[in-house]
Amino acid sequence: MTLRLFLDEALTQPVSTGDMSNPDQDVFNGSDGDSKDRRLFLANERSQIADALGSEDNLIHLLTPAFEDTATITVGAEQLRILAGGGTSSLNVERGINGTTAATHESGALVLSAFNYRDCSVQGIDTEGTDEASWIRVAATQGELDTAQPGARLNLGDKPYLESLAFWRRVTVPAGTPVQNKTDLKIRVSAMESPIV
Ligand SMILES: [Ca+2]
Repeated sequence: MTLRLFLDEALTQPVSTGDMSNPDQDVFNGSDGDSKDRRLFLANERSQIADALGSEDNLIHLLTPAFEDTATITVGAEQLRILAGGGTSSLNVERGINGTTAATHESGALVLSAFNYRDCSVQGIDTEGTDEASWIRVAATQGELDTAQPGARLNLGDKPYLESLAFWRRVTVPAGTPVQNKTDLKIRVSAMESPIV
């Protein structure tokens, strides 16, 4: 899965997926009970090319680290396979795969994971201890958070690779919640992945 959640509509701040390096986080008043809303964005994992790329270059420098080894990525109309360097800013790649043509690309060109997604959905989950997934509601609009079922899954539909989807999440802390640093509440993203053609 190379879908990511982002904190911003410009899709520059990916939410980390387990290492807490850039979590979707908030501070709550646990004594009185508190809730916080945030709009989140779902999009293909992405970066930009840091240096102009010739059609025969097999080393790509990215502005920000992204992607995993063996992943298929796309720059413009070209598709490339990552051979090594996944998770870093320097990727060894196979050029022009899946019937596409190796081309030159300008510095700053957008790099995306090369997949379309069907039946995207998001759901709050709890990965540890007492199940507090009901603290999380998700909805298409902020207004609909009021009537969203706690812990329920939200269907977002299909997402072509160039597009993004947005939704809202509300985390509600019950009154009387002790001081703690909770890291067990997460948003799970599900979708059917298919290569772009
Ligand atoms: Ca828990």
